Amino acid sequence: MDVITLGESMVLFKPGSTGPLRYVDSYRRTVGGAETNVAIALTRLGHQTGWISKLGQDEFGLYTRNVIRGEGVDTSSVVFDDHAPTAVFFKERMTNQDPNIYYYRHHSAASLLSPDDLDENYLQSAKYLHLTGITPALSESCKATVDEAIKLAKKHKKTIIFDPNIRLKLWSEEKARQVLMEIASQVDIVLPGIEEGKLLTGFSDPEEIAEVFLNQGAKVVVVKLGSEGAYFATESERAYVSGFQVDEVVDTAGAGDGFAAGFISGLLRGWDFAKAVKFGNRIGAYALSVEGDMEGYPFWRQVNPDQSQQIISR
Ligand code: KDG
Repeated sequence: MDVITLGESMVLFKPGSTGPLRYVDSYRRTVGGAETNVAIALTRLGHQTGWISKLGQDEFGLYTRNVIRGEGVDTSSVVFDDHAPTAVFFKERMTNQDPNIYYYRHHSAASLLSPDDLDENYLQSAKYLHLTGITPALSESCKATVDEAIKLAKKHKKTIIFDPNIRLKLWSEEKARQVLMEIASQVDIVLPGIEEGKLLTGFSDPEEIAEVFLNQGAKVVVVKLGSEGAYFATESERAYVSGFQVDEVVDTAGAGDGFAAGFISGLLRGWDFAKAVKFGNRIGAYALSVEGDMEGYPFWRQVNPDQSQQIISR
């Protein structure tokens, strides 16, 4: 296994029309979840991934598992809970702005994840552990699960990659800052978006933001700058890497997860940081062109420079 991730995925209902949801009468169903977005994108890029989670023993749980498993992610560590439901969320689309999100995830099956759900052998089987700041926001037991996963990954000398993914619908700024800074101080790679970096560190300059995380113990920090690209810093190397322009942005959801997948894919291929960050920017840009969160991620053959020539000339 290359990467194992941990967190909640939900059924996502995309509106059939724009405007307030009270006037929307049809939806298309898909699956969303930051961690499985990353796992799915990595799988399309040719890597082996696994996902640890809990789903309700219900139709939506089976649907969610089937979609994620169908994308090639290992779901053998996903547990079905007999009592708590699978979470769902809705998007509300207004013209010329990112969609509003409505979660129905309180007391969901995934919010019951606990350290007992972690299998040390399973975690040990991957090179990377990918975590996001959404999971500790779900419940105290989810936070304890993240802490335990970090402990086990460190014990087995795995690389831990952390995307703060701040969701202020789930907790307050103060609580998010306190918990996420503490997690960031224990991991190897931190991937904040620029706004998240500001909220967490109080600085607005990407270089100052990165410095805070490096001083806390991270070995690599990448501050994502949207269409401007990203800034990365290690102890010995710092650089801005340009972004990818897209003609039309349909929905930015999933772009940060695409970035994480592209960046991790680059690291797994042994590329240097600048090249891995550039690839992250590229995979993230693919997410912008679709309404769903994970449908836009490309396959390796579409983004492998050698083979894309062949596709064009066919
Ligand atoms: O990064 C995209 C995610 O936000 C989305 O897929 C749903 O995991 C999700 C969340 O908690 O918002």
